[in-house]
Amino acid sequence: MLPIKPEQDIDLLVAELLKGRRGALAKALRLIDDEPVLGRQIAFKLHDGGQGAKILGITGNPGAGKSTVVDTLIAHCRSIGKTVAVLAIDPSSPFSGGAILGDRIRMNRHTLDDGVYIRSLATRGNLGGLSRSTFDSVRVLDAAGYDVILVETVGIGQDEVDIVRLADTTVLVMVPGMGDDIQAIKAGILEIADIFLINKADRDGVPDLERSLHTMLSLAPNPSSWEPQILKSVATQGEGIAELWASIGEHSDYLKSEEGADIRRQRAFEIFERLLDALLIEKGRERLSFDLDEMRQKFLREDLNPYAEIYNLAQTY
Ligand SMILES: Nc1nc2c(ncn2[C@@H]2O[C@H](COP(=O)(O)OP(=O)(O)OP(=O)(O)O)[C@@H](O)[C@H]2O)c(=O)[nH]1
Ligand SMILES: [Mg+2]
Repeated sequence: MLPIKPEQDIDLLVAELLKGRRGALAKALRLIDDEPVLGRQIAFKLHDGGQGAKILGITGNPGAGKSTVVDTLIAHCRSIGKTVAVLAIDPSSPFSGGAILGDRIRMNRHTLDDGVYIRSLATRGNLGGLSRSTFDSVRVLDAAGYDVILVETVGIGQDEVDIVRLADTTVLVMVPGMGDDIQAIKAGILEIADIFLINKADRDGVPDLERSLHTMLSLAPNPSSWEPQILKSVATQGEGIAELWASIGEHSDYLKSEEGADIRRQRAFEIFERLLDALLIEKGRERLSFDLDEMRQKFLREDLNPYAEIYNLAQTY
């Protein structure tokens, strides 16, 4: 990759991106991952470059069938002439190595299709880094003109919950026969799911899970007039995917309607809040009176007390 630094290179990249050039897209996404500050500049410059992509969050426990659902959704979208981009978030756990490889193999049938773009993002250790790079990547994919952007993430960490908040519609993929399945979902995800998808509906326990979901929904205060929907699928057979797409469409229509205005606006504010956090961290880092890398070296050379170091720093602001 050519080194990118000057402002005009970023402007050029943004212009190419808006023309839908694939090379520019790959470059922009790589920059977002490798050089977050430049990546952020690209995302900022694209602030009103969005083409109105439908952004879908597909979340759920490991192995629930998210990638299989995504794979069949891609096929469904292509069959109705829509282009699709997928961001699969790899939680970098030692257990997910095989799964990611599985994703690649599963979705490989789409890689020759020009209307499909698939990318895996690794989670970074830094604060908010994952949600930031996902937010920026989604901006870029939207500007590049994809009709549908699917973000697959395991709903286990706070970062993942944040990512889901950026979606227009969130689908929580669940599996029957797990007994306390509902309890095992991270708090915060149940509340933001717009559609509950009981996948692996070829297995036992579907009515039980349906019942507990209905009970949970009837007890939970619902802040919006959207009634979360409960659907079933056997993703490996493509069963239930057309219904899922129809339900996603209903939710999009709801969000666009006057009725959905409160939710739409509240979500816009939540996204603003996340972006503000990222901006504050970035600006704060710029204003640090020391170099973070040097500080890291110092910590590695000596036995320093992090609390004392931060206390001293706090006195200077
Ligand atoms: N019986 C059955 N198996 C399914 C169904 N959907 C997916 N599977 C299988 O479940 C396994 C996990 O599917 P994935 O799509 O990789 O699940 P995932 O949620 O993406 O997994 P992670 O990304 O590792 O969290 C695979 O072996 C799938 O073939 C289904 O509807 N019925
Ligand atoms: Mg997966």
